[in-house]
Parts: sequence; structure tokens; C-alpha cells
Amino acid sequence: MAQYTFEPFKIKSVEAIPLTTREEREQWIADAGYNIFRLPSRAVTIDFLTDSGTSAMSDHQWAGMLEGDEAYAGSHNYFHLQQVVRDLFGFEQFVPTHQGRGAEQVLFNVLVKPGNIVPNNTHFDTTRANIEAIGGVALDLVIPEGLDPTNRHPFKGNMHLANLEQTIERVGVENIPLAMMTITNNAVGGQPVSLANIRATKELLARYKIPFFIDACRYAENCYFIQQREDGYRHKSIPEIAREIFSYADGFTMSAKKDGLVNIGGLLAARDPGLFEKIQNRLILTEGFISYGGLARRDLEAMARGLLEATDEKYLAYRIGQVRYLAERLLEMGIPIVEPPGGHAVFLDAKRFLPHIPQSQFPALALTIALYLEGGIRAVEIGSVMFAKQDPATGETRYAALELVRLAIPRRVYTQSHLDYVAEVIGEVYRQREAIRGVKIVWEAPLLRHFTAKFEMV
Ligand code: P61
Repeated sequence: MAQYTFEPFKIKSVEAIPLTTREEREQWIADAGYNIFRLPSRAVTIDFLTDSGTSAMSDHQWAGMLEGDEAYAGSHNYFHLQQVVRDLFGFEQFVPTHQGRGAEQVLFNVLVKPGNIVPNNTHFDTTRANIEAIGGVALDLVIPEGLDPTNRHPFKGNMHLANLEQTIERVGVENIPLAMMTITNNAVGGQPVSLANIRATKELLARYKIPFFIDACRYAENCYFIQQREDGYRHKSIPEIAREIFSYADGFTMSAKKDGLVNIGGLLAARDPGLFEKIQNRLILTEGFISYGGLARRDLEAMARGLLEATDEKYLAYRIGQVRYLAERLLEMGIPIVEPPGGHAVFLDAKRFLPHIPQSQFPALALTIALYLEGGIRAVEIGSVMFAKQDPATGETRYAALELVRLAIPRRVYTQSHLDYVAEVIGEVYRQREAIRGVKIVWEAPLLRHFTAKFEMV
């Protein structure tokens, strides 16, 4: 049976897990309008809602928190973070932000104008929403393999280079203020991007003088996949691979809540001095002064230390191995998932899991609700609740390409026996899948509706 490299840490502090009855869960989820974002955490046994901001920090990070130098300007924790950003990413100019979308908001407000196009391998919902909020167009250009849950391409997150070039030719360079690359590619399953693809994307954009920005949330996990899967990188260290990736970037945004191993924090870096000046001005207006960007200085220290810990190969082998372990347990039971599994999560393929539920009844959300009812597992829908769009011309709904349920595994939080429990619960839901019903929306907000929408069972 599948096994993974055992947890390369021991547990110094513990947090009790809520154990609930089925009757209690039925009540909780109905009270939440069948939206798992509305569940209080005390109703949740295994919380796979997100790997973002949910990591366990190390004793070294906690010790760093006590060394917070809460000076408004020029705190020594800021200078430590600056050193780490320089060493890991090779960037001299950066600002901290409160989280990833803080960086996105600042960057897009200084670069993007209404009507502009911003290509990406695949935008995550916050980058998309922040571009659309300014009147820009967020364009997804992932390779077709990325949209096929059964295709075992090793780098399913890659950019479709021919489509990128065609897009530039079609809309004109003057309408593309930047292009982005999300590593790993979260929305298609936490799938990695190869270094060859990053390099080729940079070369293509450089020919058109379009700035290339990386969405770097899970860059360390992406580096590990490159080391394991890409020719020529087997003997390179994670920091060496990272430095090569970022050498091709004109800037990056990062939610440090993922591979920064912190509960809050983000980064925004840019090489162009003129652009960086605008970034600093916007940051001061909306996030905070340039040496803290909306964070306490102790948070900067935790981030500096976490960024380094996440590049430890033993940690990454365990981390990626844990995700693969859960995936293999599910595959043994014939459960349809996105293959191969990505870096931070296992994605259930709801279209194949629940073929009797049409996209108009949100199969991935229906599955999410079933997992909660069966075992108190909170997963997240990454499908049409999150991504469906109304066609402005025809008024027709364009459903998401994929209907996925993401089991995002927080870093350093759950053990192998927790994963065994999760596999058993999903196995039980799979056996009873024909009884699962679809859902309909009864209330929704105009932007990022999945956070707050309310539903009813069909
Ligand atoms: C997540 F349900 N991701 O995956 P911030 N880029 C990328 C992300 O994955 C990302 C951000 C930028 C989350 C948190 C999350 O509707 C949701 O620090 C590739 O969250 O601002 C975040 O970073 C933004 C979950 C975000 C959601 C939005 O779970």
C-alpha cells in the first residue's frame, strides 16, 4: 500500500479537532446556506478548505515572532526579509503586502487600464477579480492537457505559447501591460510549470517587450516538481532552481500564506525602477508604509524564516509525498481525481464522480456538501460556482471548463492517519454517489460570489 516519507517534525503543541455527529452536521450545513465558507471551524473535523494561511509554523518561526521590532519604518525584520528575497528570488526591489491580493491590487492599479488584456497560464480567482475590477480582461492560456483531468502530462500547468503569441498579435502589444505565470497552476489542479516553459514564455514576451510577472504562491512546490521531473535539474538544489525561475521574471506577486509557511503575508517585487516607484506610492496609499506593507513586523520575521524553511528538500519530499499518498489511496478505490496529483491538493473530478448532476446544478458543490455531511471534511468547490460567467451578449451562462472539488492540504498540520480517515470518508461517499443531489443558488454577491452565496438542494 502507498506510503509517504514520514513527517519530518515532531509535535510540540496540539490543537483539538472537533468531532461531530451527522445530525449536528446536517444542522450546521443547512444553517450555513449549504456554503462551506459560512461554516464555523468548530463544525469542521478535517479542514481542507485551503492550504493558504493554514500552515503550522515552526518553533524557529515562533521564536522569530518574539523578535518583532515594531518600528514603523526600517524595522530589522524588514531588512532580514529583504536579505531572504534577494537570496531566494534575486530581487533587489520588493515590498511586503498583507497577502497575495494586496500585491495584486497594488500592481494592477498601477499597470492595468480599462480594456487591457492580462494573459496568464490560469488566473486564480483573486487575480482575475482584481483585473476585472479595473475593467481589464483576464485571459487563461493553459495548454490543453491542463484541462484534461486524465492526461498525465508532467507539467500540466504550462502556458500555451502559440496561443500567447496569437493573442499578442491579435490584440496588440499596446493592450497588454503585463503577462503572468502562476506557479504552481492552482486553478487547474496545483499543476507545475516546467522551467523550459517559463524560459520560453519569457523569451516570447521579451520579443514584444511585455513585462513578465510570476504569481509565486507555490513556487517552492513547483521547484520540487522541476527537480523531480525535468531533464537537467535532478542535481540542482531548490534555491538554485528558484533563482533560475525568477531570473526570467520582471516581477512577482506572492501570497506568502502558501510557500511562505505563514498565516498572513505577501510580497510584490519589480525590477523596473519607474514601476517600482509607482508601486511604493500605491502601497503607501492602500496597504501601509514600504517597510511593513500592512503587516506587523513580527509577521515579516515569520515570513523571512518560513520562506527559507519551505525550500528544504526533506520538507518538500514529505509535503508532495503526502498529497501523492492521498491521491493514490483514492485511485486504489477507483475514485476519479485529477491526475497526476498537484503540489498542494488532491482534486476530485466531480463531472466523473457525479455524472448524473448537470453543470447547471453545480456537481462540485454538491460533492463538497456530501463530504461534509459524511465525515465533517471541508473541501472547496473549484468549478462553476467560482468561475461560471454570464455571456454579456447573449445572457447565456458559460460554465467552468472543470468541475473540481479541491482537498487542499495545510502544510505540516495533518498526519498520515488523518489522510487515511479522509480516504475512508470519500470512499463511502463514492459508494453512495447515486443518491447525491444537485444544488441551486438562492442568493449571490456580484463579485467572488462563492464566498458568500447561499444554496438549496435541488
Ligand atoms: C487558495 F477560495 N489562494 O488557493 P491571498 N494566487 C494564487 C492563489 O492560489 C491565491 C492568491 C493568488 C487561495 C486562498 C483563496 O476564493 C478564494 O493571499 C495562485 O489569498 O490573497 C490564493 O492570495 C491570492 C481561497 C483565495 C479561495 C480566494 O485557497
